[in-house]
Amino acid sequence: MAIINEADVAAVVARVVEEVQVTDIHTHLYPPGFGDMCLYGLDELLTYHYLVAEFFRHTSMDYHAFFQLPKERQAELVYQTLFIERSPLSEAQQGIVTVLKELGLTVDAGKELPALKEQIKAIPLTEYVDKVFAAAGVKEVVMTNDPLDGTERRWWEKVGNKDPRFKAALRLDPLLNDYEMYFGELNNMGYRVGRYLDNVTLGEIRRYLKEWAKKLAAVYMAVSLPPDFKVPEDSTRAHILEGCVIPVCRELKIPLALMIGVKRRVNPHLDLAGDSLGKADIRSIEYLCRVYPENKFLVTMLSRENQHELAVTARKFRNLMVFGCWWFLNNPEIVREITAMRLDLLGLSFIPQHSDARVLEQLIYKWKHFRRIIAGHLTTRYRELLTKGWPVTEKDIEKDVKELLGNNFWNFVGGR
Ligand code: HDL
Ligand code: ZN
Repeated sequence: MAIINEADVAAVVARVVEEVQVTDIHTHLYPPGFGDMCLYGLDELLTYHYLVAEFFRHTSMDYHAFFQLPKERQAELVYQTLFIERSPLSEAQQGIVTVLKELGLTVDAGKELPALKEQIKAIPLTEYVDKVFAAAGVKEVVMTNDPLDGTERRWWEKVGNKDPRFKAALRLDPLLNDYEMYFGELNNMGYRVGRYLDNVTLGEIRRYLKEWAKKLAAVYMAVSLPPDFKVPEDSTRAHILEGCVIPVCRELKIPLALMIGVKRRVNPHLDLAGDSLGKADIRSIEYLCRVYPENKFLVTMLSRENQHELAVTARKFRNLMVFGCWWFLNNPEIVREITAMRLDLLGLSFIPQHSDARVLEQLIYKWKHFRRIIAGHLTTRYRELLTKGWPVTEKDIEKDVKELLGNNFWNFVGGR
């Protein structure tokens, strides 16, 4: 394979990054077979909680009155406010425009919403899923799956996941963060758990984790955690984490994904849009990685202020894999900053991004926007190597990009 010359490196990197089929390691998507849990279309895109939060900044409308409206009407209000009365300049607003362009939709002079919806509705769903995955350059996505959610559990029990593009992750938020509220549901599912974590209860929680991780074919377990997350700690969460989750992950040889720093419902009237963030304590990550060297931890943190120490901590522990620019960090300037820092500190040993998509078409803009940034950083670094006389071939770049956007994940979770 020929060595690239400096003049061509940008074009080669851009092509390789454009063509790589990405593994998207954290989303809230569901396969089309899961009925109305599979969200797509403009009403869902426009009522994404990121846009709802931005909508309410321009209106004194009562929160409750808005959420009582049919989704179609909510979408119209968001569209009118953020896309017609003013230009859509935020990342989430730009994302909608990217989706329209990449799907080849024509936006007439009046930017009429019904005309846009008609163009999407004309495409049959199964064809549409293929079209979106192709437009996004995504090979497969990992879902967020919660068997303690009765609606979702019924889909798993009645239908199951038949689409190999959708991998499962066993989500643990109710179990770890709201055990007192959810242990009754575990009882309903046949697990003999009580309010107090005695040995029988801990054993039954382990049985739940093992049985459902297998039922879902989960590639990892995951939990989001507040800024004040602490382990070790004399708390229900810490006892279940160390007494059940970590041993079962080790036994099943799957990682535990920790998503740390979310402050839930700081404005409870905003529903999903009401969450915020806070700086967390890296010492709990140091403790888990040090005390459980046989376990693997996928970690993302929500506060910009945690990013440097997280990357440095990954230099200390090979069982720690840093991933994504999560949620409020998934904005171009911050993604650019964090990704550059990770490349400088970790080389190619991290997973730079996930989409967190909740609505199918979000895959298109989240990955289009990220590809531009990673291509820029990689171009700079390969050009630097070339100017120092280090030979770089197209094959080298392809191998590196596949490592970042798929192979690091599959190697870390122990293969497909
Ligand atoms: O807890 C999580 O997985 C977060 O990603 C939340 O779902 C959040 O609402 C979100 O969608 N962020 O992008
Ligand atoms: Zn998420």
